[in-house]
Amino acid sequence: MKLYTYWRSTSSYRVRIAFALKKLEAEQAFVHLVRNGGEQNASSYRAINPQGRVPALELDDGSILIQSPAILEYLEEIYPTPALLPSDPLARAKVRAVASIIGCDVHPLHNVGPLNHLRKVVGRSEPEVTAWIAAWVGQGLSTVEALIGNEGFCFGPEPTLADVFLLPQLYAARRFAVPLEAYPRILRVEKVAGEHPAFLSAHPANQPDAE
Ligand SMILES: N[C@@H](CCC(=O)N[C@@H](CS)C(=O)NCC(=O)O)C(=O)O
Repeated sequence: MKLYTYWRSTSSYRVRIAFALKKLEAEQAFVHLVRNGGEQNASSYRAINPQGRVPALELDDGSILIQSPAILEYLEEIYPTPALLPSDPLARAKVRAVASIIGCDVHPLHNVGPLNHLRKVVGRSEPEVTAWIAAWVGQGLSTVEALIGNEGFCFGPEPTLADVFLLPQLYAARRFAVPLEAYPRILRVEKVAGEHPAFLSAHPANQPDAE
């Protein structure tokens, strides 16, 4: 498999965590989202992902998967051990709810495109953009804080897709200096994951293309 990735991309980071947890190997192809106007916009990359975003996963038969939730669900189905979704449907829905808050409701609001639109088209200043990020990330994290458990990872001793989405979101929150002290459960999960080899190896700072 070949993973098209960028070190600081939180969506790529999700997929890297799942690869590490499931002990899967992938060749990495680095797509620099800033250099040269963004390598994701090159026609050669658009041929791989017409949306011009990372991650994309090329399978050994040449098929291309895009969108981290779809890639993660695919990995879960094809490589079910260790499971990142609980077997109980109710517990599974709770894990997916946390993942969806981050993937659907928070991350799209501080993604590169919308932020540049706020700056360049709507004409908002950098402090206004920063306040926008803090508002939406804070709202999402306070909901996650109310939903997760009191011990270990989000939902107990083993990591699930909730953690796979949460840790990259926390990385982004810290990058944008969003205050986190109001979220003790989330900070506990961050600490637990910070000691787990799979989460460490997937961290942006530990990628070959990190700057
Ligand atoms: N929902 C998508 C989001 C993918 C996405 O937006 N990736 C960002 C990096 S985290 C990207 O490639 N942005 C480039 C751009 O917007 O030009 C997923 O989860 O895969």
